[in-house]
Amino acid sequence: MRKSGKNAPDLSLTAATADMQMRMALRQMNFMPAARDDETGMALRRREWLLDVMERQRALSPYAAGLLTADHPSGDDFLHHFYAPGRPVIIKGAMTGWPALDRWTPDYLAATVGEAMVEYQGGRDAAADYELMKDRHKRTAPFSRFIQLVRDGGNDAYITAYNSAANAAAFKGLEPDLGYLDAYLTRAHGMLWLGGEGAFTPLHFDLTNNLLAQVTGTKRIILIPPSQTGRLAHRRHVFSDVQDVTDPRRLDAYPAARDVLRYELVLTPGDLLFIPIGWWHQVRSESFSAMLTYTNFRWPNAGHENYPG
Ligand SMILES: O=C(O)CCC(=O)C(=O)O
Repeated sequence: MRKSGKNAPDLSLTAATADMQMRMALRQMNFMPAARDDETGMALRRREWLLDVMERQRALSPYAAGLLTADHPSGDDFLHHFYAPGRPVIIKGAMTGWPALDRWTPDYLAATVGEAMVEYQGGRDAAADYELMKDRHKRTAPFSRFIQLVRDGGNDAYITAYNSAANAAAFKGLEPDLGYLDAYLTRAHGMLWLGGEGAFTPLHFDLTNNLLAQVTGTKRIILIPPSQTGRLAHRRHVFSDVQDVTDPRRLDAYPAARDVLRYELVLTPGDLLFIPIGWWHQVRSESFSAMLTYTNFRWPNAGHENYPG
């Protein structure tokens, strides 16, 4: 399905995706959080009801409810159709010509960054809460050693956005390989995520709007709207205790997450993904992967200042 015209950006949505999303949304009708007799319990149930009727309404139209792909929309189109409404979108064609898209193999990165010391998240295999307890997992190593750790895959070592301030000097030599996304962002380079096949970021939401820019390899991403929060055992900071909505064992432990409304996509080199503030997401690298994330939008990007907890 495509929608275009004088006032609409060039957007596309596959029918299969739309069908799946409609079915997921309609299943919501069966969900009600466990009944509690007190006033707070009733207020929560009413809030869940409101969120569910809003999703059911959106599900009437695949254009309204689907995950759209846009071909390099202008800044104004992005603002009006996605940024301001808080709607995710996959953007194609905005990174055309970036040298990094051809260059950033493990060998090239190893040759360019060399023996510079880098900070990364390590020891992740030994702890399920490695994202919540980020500080405990900070490690340093020469970049050549880090690349050895990740080139054959695994989730134990990963350079994340959390390490980007510490790694600014080490990665300076990679900057000429990058372009700018002036339609959507101010001029600053993004935060690097670098890891092997199987690197996994568990289900969480961010306290800013985020733009993901895939450079090398592919990532499988699941997006879940904020309306689904009641199903996701949101107990700790910005994390869901479910961790992975594709893992049957986690779903056995958290059955309310089985029917959650979700969107699944694979991000490929040259793709951007806009993830609005408050949208749940989990991310799995399907290969060696290099990706940048940006929060420096041309428009206000606030929220974290008054987040409760
Ligand atoms: O790519 C990843 O592993 C996670 C990215 C992410 O969750 C984010 O940028 O908020």
